[in-house]
Amino acid sequence: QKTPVRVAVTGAAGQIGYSLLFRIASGEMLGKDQPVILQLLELPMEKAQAALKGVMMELEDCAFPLLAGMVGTDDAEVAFKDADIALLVGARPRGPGMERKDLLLENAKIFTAQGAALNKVASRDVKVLVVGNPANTNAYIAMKSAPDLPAKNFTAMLRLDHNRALSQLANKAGVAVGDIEKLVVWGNHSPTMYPDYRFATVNGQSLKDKINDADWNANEFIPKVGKRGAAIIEARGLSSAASAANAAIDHIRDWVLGSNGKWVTMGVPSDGSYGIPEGVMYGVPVITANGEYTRVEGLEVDAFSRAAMDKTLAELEEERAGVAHLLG
Ligand code: NAX
Repeated sequence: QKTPVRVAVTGAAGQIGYSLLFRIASGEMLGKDQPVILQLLELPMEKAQAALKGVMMELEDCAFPLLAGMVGTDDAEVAFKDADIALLVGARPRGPGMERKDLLLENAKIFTAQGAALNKVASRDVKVLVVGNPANTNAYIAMKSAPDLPAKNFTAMLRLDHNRALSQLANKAGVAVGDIEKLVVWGNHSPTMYPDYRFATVNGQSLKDKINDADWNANEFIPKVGKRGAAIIEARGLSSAASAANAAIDHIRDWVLGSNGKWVTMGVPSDGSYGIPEGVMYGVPVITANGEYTRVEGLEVDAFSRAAMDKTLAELEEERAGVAHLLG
């Protein structure tokens, strides 16, 4: 049997955690032959710890053959000890009357501490995915707080946006979602993101040939993908959870096991390409193989795309400026 992989998950007793942990333990993320050890972090409050205990009891009751061990804790250094993968899901939600800026700062505290804990105790190859919002900036903060770990190991989740866009395109074009390739979602995980299907193909043919509708693109498709999270809250009374967990599984599975030449979207620290300043945690198209991602380079940026990419960049730069004083 393979050596177990240590998977740390924060916010493990939350909504997304409840959809995520069982799929990780059943082998859907790392493969049906890969044992895992779950290292679960929750807030120290009694209620959170009790809820975590309940989730762990249910995990036990599934008798997953691949679940080789489990730890529940309120200490980040215990949760991240030797972690090979860290899914940072837990974050401070926006409370009533809380300003965006306060939310940013509250989360900055969490991700500074968690970045430092990863820096201290995680595997030197740890792959980090930040799901907790504001995901890109939280990932940036964790990366900056972990100077001994490679910056490329820190990523933010844009995959839910990517998957949402895929389904909208498949519906519009009347094609199978699995046949669409080469979609990109640029920028921040926020309504400013830019889903871009200029390069997309369906069974090798340009998708633009099937959907040649600039008005639909600008006034329906882009806003619909951007506001999908709000639409889910409106319909369900709760934010996206199962689809977010599914996207986290897709992100890590492709990063670890490879995307087989397909483009996927990951929020990664910019290398300066596409006019995005170095270090900004920005959604870009990547291909993954052998546990590494490689940016898709050299795509043309037309005027419409430049404006959309700069708009989401401006928001990220503003968020970054808002936490700069905390990062030294
Ligand atoms: P929940 O509020 O259901 O669960 C969050 C859990 O995290 C709670 O159990 C809480 O006790 C715990 N927690 C909070 N701070 C913590 C800390 N410092 N250390 C450890 N645990 C902590 O939220 P849920 O619906 O699970 O969403 C989690 C996060 O994902 C939110 O920030 C949410 O905004 C974000 N999302 C991100 C998405 C993305 O695509 N990047 C999409 C889905 C989701 O909205």
